Amino acid sequence: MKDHARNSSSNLTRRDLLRTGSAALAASVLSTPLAWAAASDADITGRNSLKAHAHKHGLLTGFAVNVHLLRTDPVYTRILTEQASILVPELALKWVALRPAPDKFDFTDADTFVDFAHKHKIKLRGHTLAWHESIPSWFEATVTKENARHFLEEHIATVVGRYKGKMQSWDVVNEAILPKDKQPGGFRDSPWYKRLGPEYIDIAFRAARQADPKLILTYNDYGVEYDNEEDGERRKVILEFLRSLKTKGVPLDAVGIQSHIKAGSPSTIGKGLREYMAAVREMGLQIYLTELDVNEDDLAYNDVAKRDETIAATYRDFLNVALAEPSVKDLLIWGVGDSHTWLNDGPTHHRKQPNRPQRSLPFDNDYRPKPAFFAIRDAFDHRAKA
Ligand code: 9MR
Repeated sequence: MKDHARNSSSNLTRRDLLRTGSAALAASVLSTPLAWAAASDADITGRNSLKAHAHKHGLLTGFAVNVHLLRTDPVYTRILTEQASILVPELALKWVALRPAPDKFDFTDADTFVDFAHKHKIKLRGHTLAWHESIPSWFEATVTKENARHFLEEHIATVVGRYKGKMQSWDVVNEAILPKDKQPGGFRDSPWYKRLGPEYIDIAFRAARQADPKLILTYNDYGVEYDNEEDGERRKVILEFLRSLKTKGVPLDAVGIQSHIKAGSPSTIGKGLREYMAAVREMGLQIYLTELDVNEDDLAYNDVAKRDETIAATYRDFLNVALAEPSVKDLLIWGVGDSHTWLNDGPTHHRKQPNRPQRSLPFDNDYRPKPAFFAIRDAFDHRAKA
């Protein structure tokens, strides 16, 4: 922990103070003007929360949720209730979490998530019904060309049906486009595609509409944010794909832009994203920023304060472009505190900074707000002026 992040007269962290449940104590011990890491509880909650600032500018905001933390970490859950008007589970609604066996569903984690959000009157997104990852191990040998349609329709009817009326939106299909797989139409050669061809997408959307007619049905994908050739190609292919869905009358209401962006990227974010969002709007679709975070692996310097400022500037610059688009309705950040970002999962040998955990999220390991928190909040306010 950085020394300046603690009040010199105390060993208490914001995490400790939140545990005590005393906002006044937190404010008195931690409030140090201009020291972001010592922001008091009152500085970031109530009318100063992310959700309050987002609401003033027509947006819902919140985080991807780790259900284990929801059960075990009261500070984490308190931040969710203080800051979020919408939540999405990071894992609990994926096939691997819901389907222990071909003939079984396990809703334990998903129900915990849905009940929590419901209890606190926080809106919900579902993620995700058809994806090439997080598929259970039995899938490969059990799901065939012949029975794939049945599996997909049964899954969607059961899962969407269970939470009917409780979800605001669902990511029905996730990451279906990958031009480098060299399939006609730029489709990813995914397990669903291999078995059903591109029709799996139509099947999934129609099944979701049938299971809960009021849901906002979303197509979610990454790699459309930057003004570079690769993202430009992906934008073009995804727009063609979305148009084809509309032409076929597939029930699609919104497009998710995942927004996994990078600090220190040589590419800029601007024209390409603006034009992409305008084209999506002209198709009559809403836009959700669904998985925002900042990968800081490219930053060559180790100084924490400098990295945090660059990460915050990366959030700000992206959001100033993205939130200027009026059809953007939701902003979901892909996690709460740095200690649980997916960017620190898995092997480290391929990273440029293999021994350096990423500081990608708005709160640090002890749930103190970082410059990124304030940059996101400022970006909501900037929207009004756009
Ligand atoms: O952050 C998620 C991580 O905890 C999971 O292990 C992983 C596999 O289920 O998925 C991560 O979230 C992904 C999201 O579902 C889809 N877009 C990319 C996200 C980061 O990989």
